Amino acid sequence: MAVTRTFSIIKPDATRRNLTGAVTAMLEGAGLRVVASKRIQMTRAMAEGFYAVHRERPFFNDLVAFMISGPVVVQVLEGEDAVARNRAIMGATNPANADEGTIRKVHAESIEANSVHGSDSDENAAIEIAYFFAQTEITG
Ligand code: RTP
Ligand code: MG
Repeated sequence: MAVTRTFSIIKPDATRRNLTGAVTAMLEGAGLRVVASKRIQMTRAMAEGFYAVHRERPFFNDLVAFMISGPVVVQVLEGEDAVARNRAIMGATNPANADEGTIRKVHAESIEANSVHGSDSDENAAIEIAYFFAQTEITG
């Protein structure tokens, strides 16, 4: 397996509960390295652009409102097969369906306030990383 990168967001439900470190420790424990990280308050335009693929979904407006309800921590994660490795430690979208020991099983509040985002493909990882980070902000 090649060393690749993925994009992660620690969502407002997790930052609000002071879980940035706890979530990051779970990512690191799963073999992922944080090669870029910043805490930001997303604007509505940023969140709508990021989730544009979900624009027609019934949960879109609620999701955008949630994602701007507090600060998030955006991160670039590096590791072997990073996209799949990250999604495995994240767990299922709905915490009720997430495996034991996953971030969402341990920490998520609901299907919406589910603590983390992770890219779903290498292609989307590259797009999402470029959406939030300049190349100069990412180190090895
Ligand atoms: P993500 O993109 O955040 O990593 O999560 P995912 O692939 O597991 O879920 P996705 O289907 O891409 O949905 C994106 C985010 O929208 C919220 N959501 N709410 N109310 C609902 O039924 C519902 N479904 C999804 C979640 O915050 C989800 O992570
Ligand atoms: Mg998704």
